[in-house]
Amino acid sequence: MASKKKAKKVKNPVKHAKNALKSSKKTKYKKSVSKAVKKAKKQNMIKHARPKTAKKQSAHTIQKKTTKPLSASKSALKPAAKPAMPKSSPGYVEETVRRIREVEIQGANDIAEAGVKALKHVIEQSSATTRHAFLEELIRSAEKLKESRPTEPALRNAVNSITSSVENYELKSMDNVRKYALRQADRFLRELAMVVDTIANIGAEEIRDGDIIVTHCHSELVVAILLKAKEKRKQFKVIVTETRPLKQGLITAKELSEAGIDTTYIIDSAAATVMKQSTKMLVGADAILADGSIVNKIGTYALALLANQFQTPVFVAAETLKFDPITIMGAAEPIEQRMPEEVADPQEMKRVHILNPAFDVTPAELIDAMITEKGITRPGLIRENSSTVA
Ligand code: RUB
Repeated sequence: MASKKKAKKVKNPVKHAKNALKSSKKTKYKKSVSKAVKKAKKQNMIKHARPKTAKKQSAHTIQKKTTKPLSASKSALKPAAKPAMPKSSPGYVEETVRRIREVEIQGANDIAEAGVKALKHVIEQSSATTRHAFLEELIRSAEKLKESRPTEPALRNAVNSITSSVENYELKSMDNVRKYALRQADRFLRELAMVVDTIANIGAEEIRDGDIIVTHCHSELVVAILLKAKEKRKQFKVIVTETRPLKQGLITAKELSEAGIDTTYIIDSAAATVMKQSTKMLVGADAILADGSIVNKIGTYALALLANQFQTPVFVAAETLKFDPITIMGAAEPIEQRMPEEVADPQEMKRVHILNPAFDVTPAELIDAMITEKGITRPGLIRENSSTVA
């Protein structure tokens, strides 16, 4: 039986998911990361952290490793309360970029939200006296934010939507421009929250009594759907993969179990064993590509292949903000390559190449349905629509 407190939380699943995410990131997830970090420090891993050059991939580019290893992050070394965000706008933007880069803020939705909040801060703090200077300041900050993680079209689309709306705004008075920019940022944040809620409602309808659902990594949308299904008194179980190397599966397992959902946590390599009995696979996405394929946490592709092998339907929950327009013109989605230290100690395997791609591409053929704020769609429809646009 769920406690009264838990039952109350479930009534507002999106809020609950956000709160639970925040608290889980602050506490257990951070603690587990910091434990790993302490161990790594003991073994002298951090001291010898050393970047390697990424090899080229044919179909989808591998991004140059720009990110610091999580294990070397200062904040990960300190499980204590996060420092407050800096007041100055450059400091606020820098800190947001750091938190995104070091996966303290994770999941495409939260990353996009954090990007727009940082821009909002820039708008509020700007001392620019001309429209031109204001716009330059905004665009400079937007560019920094967009570089924080390469495989995040939602972040790019989000901050671009703010800068371009200001660019296209006719009025010249600084006061009006600033007010308009603020309204755009607030409108964006409101709409993003509504989209999560809409997807939760649409997705929850797809959950049936008796379902055994496999999920991977941590997706705010997936959690919102499952919490909504629970609220609707659906009887189902969820199997959460650990999601090496950073174990974001822990966040998902924590959020679901705290809401009273029957949750099982497995290591990634147990996936084939559990997929046999599962009735659905449900994951989020970082990018929706023009050919209907999706990009999500590394391992999603392998899980989708398994699901197809066992005829388990594959559902992807993603809002249309994640569509990457560069892919309409045939450009490949960049795949973030993170530091080897997140996987193993390079010093212990000097002649071994350690590859640590953060995401992979699941082809459209393996996806049965995409749950978006506009309803359920098939990847094939995305392909048809995007070829019309191109
Ligand atoms: C998170 C991840 C999530 C998507 C979708 O990876 O792959 O499945 O971002 O999340 P990371 P959401 O932890 O590296 O950011 O539904 O919250 O947008």
